[in-house]
Amino acid sequence: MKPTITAFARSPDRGRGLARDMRVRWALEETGQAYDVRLLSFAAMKEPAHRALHPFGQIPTYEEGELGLFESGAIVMHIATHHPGLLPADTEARARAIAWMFAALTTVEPPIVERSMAVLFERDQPWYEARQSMLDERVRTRLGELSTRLGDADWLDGDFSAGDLLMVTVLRRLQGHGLLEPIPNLCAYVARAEARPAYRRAFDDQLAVFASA
Ligand code: GTB
Repeated sequence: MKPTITAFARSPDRGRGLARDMRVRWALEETGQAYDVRLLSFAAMKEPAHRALHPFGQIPTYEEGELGLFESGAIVMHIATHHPGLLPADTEARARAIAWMFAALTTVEPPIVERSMAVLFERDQPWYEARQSMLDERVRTRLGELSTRLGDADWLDGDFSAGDLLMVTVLRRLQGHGLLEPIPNLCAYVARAEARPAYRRAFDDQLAVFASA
C-alpha cells in the first residue's frame, strides 16, 4: 500500500529541504517507494485530527494502511527495515548502521538544533553572544569527532546507509553558518550524499511544494 506522509504546506525553510519530511522523502526515494504527501498548515497540525496521528502536533507523519507513525527517526527505521537499500543484510553491520542513526539523532542533532534555536529566538538577549560561543563550541566538538571518525571514507560504516541519510540531514542544517565549511571531509560527505539521485528527487519534490505555495 502506498504510504502518505505529512509536510509543511509552507515550509519556513523556504524550500531548502531542512524540515524533517526531507529525510522521510529521501528514505522513500532510496528504497524506490512511491508515496503521497498531505500538506498541512501550522493551524492544521494542531487540530485533533492531526494530533491523533502526532501527539505533538508536528510533521512529518507516516501512514500506511492501519499503521500511523510519527518521529522522523522511527519512520526512516520503519522504511529501512521493510525495504532493501538502507540497512546492510549482515546483522553486525546492520547494528552499526542503526547505531549511526541514533548517533545522528541523539548525539549530533541536539547541539545543532539548540544552536539554531538560539540564533532564531535569543538574539536580543544580553547574554546571547556568550551563550552562542558556547553553543558553537559544542557543535565544533561534535563535528571534529565526526570528521575524525569519517576520515577519508565515503560513508560512516561501509556502504551508504540510513545512518548516513540521517547524519547528512542533520549536518545540512549547518550549511552557510560557518561551522561545517572549515571541515573539508564533512563538506565532501554532505556533497556526496546530496549528489545521490534519490536525494535529488526528494529535494526537488519538497522544493516544488514551496515554489507552488
Ligand atoms: N523529533 C521530531 C521528528 O524527528 O520527527 C521533530 C519533528 C519536528 O520538529 N517537526 C517540525 C514541526 O512540525 C518541522 S521539522 N514544527 C512545527 C511545530 O512544532 O509546531 C523542524 C524544522 C522546522 C523548520 C526548519 N527551517 O525553517 O529551517 C528546520 C527544521
